[in-house]
Amino acid sequence: MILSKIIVTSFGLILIGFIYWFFFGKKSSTAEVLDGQGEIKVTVEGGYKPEVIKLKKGIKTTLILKRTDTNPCLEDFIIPDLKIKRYLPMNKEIKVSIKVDRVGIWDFHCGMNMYHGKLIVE
Ligand SMILES: [Cu+2]
Repeated sequence: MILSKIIVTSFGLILIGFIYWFFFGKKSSTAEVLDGQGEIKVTVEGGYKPEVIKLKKGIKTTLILKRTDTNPCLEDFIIPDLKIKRYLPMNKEIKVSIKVDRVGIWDFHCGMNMYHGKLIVE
């Protein structure tokens, strides 16, 4: 009787922990520029970390992209709607300055459109 209560309780706690981790884990992949001009470091490895980047409308932000993944499909960093395309050499920081004057969401992706991320301009 007591043992089954312990099992049920610990299972519940594990489940709560998992749910918390699931949502918290997703949030941690977002970077946000809170004030003024800013720089955001983006690691390119098996995708983009962070994959969601929040920017402020009309404020210049510099993305510092560093590719540490040998996968050649991540060589190109493309934001199609902003007409940005950059070559990312291995282990080198490449700066991409962005200033968007409109609120909206802009997708970015790799050369073959397999890895994705987005810029949210608020
Ligand atoms: Cu690709």
